Amino acid sequence: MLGYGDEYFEIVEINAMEVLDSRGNPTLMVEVLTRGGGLGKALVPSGASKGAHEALELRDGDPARFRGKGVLRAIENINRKIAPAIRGMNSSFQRAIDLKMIELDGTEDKSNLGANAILGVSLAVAKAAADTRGIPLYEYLGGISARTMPVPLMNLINGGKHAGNELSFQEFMIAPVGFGMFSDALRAGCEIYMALRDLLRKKYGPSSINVGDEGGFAPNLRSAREALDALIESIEAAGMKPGREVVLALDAAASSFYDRASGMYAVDGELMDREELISLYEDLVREYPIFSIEDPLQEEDFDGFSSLTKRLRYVQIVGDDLFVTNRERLRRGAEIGAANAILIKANQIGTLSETIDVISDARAFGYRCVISHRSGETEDTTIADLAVGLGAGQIKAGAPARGERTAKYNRLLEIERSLSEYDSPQYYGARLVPRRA
Ligand code: 2PG
Ligand code: MG
Repeated sequence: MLGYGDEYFEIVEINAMEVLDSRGNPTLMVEVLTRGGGLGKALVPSGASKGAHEALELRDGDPARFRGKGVLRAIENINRKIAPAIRGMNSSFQRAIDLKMIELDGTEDKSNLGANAILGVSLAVAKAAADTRGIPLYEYLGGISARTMPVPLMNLINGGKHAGNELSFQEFMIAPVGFGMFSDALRAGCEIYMALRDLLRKKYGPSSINVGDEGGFAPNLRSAREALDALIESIEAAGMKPGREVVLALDAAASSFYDRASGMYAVDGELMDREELISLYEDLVREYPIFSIEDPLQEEDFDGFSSLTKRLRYVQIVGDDLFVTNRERLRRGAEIGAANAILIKANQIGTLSETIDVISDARAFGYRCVISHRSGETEDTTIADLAVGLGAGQIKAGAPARGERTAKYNRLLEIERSLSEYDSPQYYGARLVPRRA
């Protein structure tokens, strides 16, 4: 771009419009332009199995448009309130801009302006500053030491709220850890995905290869074990070793099958209390090479998370709905050893600065970080740059299918290639190889 003088970074224009996400719901696209000609564009994702404590996604509620899901009010908030306040600011002062929006909003959960409005601007500002400087976003965020490529947690079988089948657990994932490079790991994941398609079609018929919200298959299986068996078989069919080269991960999203009134979990047609559910996880971890379980219990059960984390000592326990990318909730969990990893979704909290803060807190607490997409996604690839730029080590971006999922993987391939021009990038896989008692 033009140079490094402050004036080049000045925000001169902010545009927002309503576009579509991968489920056909409206969402925001925000563009930020700097005086130096830098352009930042961000599209905001949206969840289906949302945590109760997430920042608020502002929807119009007008049934005449998109069944009430329009985002015109959020756009209005950008045009009328946010844009006048941050126009003229230096786009590289990310923290000052994010703070200004937090102040303007004035609520805990960003319900005044909408976390979707705020996040769209926050991300577009960072991208505009990076573009003004003429460097990619991952380098803008992480400097030249951002060289570690994340392990993709690829969601090959969809259940729960992401699929029209009976599986209670939401995500059955593979993590290709035993590879030297991200691109090889990704290729392995694709080959397993293809082997799984063959296997499902043969065993359960053609309708079993229909896909769910995140591009994984949504077969009508009856139990978690059936899904895990299918993953193991397809890893082997693809010529790889389960437990060595490729390990498994679950996102139970347990709040979605928990009944508050009775305190019971309905898992694959069986009612279980917390103890029984924890024992089920212990059994599954013994039977299968599962290295990570996300949201194994419902989102309010910090104590349950703490005892489960102790009992499943060698397993990565990830808090998603539990922590909702929120520093306070993470601190509360860390104090009692609830989980040992956190899922990072910028739209759960609403600004890039707060996302970075929660990641640095997590590091200080010895928690691992997994950068994540949402089930409602777009072609925006910011999370790929976040994963590399912030050195997260793991990324959850769905199956290697459907454009909004492959966009993230393709961006990571592009980043790995750019990094390789100087020196070989690191692949985080070796750091995740499971430790066993
Ligand atoms: C999750 C996410 C993404 P959603 O639970 O981890 O996979 O789903 O975006 O629907 O909350
Ligand atoms: Mg989750």
